[in-house]
Amino acid sequence: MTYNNILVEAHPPLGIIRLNRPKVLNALNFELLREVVDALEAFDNDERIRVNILTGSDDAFSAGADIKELSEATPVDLINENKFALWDRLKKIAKPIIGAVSGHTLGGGCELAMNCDIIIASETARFGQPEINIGIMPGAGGTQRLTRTIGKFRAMEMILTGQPITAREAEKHGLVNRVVPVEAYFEEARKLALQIAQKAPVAVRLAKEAVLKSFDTPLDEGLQFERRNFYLLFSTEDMKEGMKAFTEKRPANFKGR
Ligand code: CO8
Repeated sequence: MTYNNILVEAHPPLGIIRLNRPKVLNALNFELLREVVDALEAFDNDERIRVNILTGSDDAFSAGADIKELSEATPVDLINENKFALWDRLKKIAKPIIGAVSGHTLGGGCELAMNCDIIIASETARFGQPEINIGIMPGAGGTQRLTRTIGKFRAMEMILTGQPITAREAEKHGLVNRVVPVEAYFEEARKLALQIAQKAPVAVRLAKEAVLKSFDTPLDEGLQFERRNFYLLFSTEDMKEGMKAFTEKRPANFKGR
């Protein structure tokens, strides 16, 4: 596959996707977003890849939707072309996505970061939902995911004022896993991704699915879902290998079966 707006590298067991529109601070046009989703889906189908890293540049993970493109959109275009369905496909990616985030992480860029499963931020990262400044509001999950992550009052302030927060504030409010110097954020994300890549892939996949389920379900239903995934793992070779390796005091050799 060829991509115009992103750089994609398979470094098994890692799949690395870098947003690459430096002149516009990685503004998200629909083609870029489609490429990100296509690349993640391709990695989902590639047995060599176990964990994805999604990153941008030191200056910008992404400054949000491409305002030039978005300004020409009509509601009828958005409905007929169903362009936001890309976000539904993104939500269904099965393998973990580690966000390695630096610089401007705004609007759709912040929403894209919140679609990652773990976020490592550089000290220079700034998170914000500035849509209100251009007469719109978040439209790709910002009002829901930000609110569930940092709470109603903080989310309300960010969304109604458009004022971004620093990486340290984001860390304090639980929007990122950790903050490291700008020279180190990608490497930190890579180390974490490699750590996860060593685990049993089917267990990783079902665990991710169960954690995400908690956003959509009442507790009882979520617990049932978790239990079914847990039971399912007892049918995997990796479960037998993991437990055998533990008793034999050796590292497990997981095969994803
Ligand atoms: N869209 C298009 N171009 C952009 C964007 C953007 N979001 N952000 C920056 N650029 C361009 C600038 O126009 C400029 O281009 P040029 O050199 O040709 O003038 C270049 O990038 C560099 O930007 P600045 O000169 O403005 O750089 P500064 O360092 O002065 O400022 C800021 C950086 C603060 C990030 C500033 O560029 C800014 O405010 N950008 C807009 C941020 C914003 O409002 N984002 C939200 C957009 S709306 C949204 O995300 C809705 C999401 C809906 C779902 C997404 C579907 C795909």
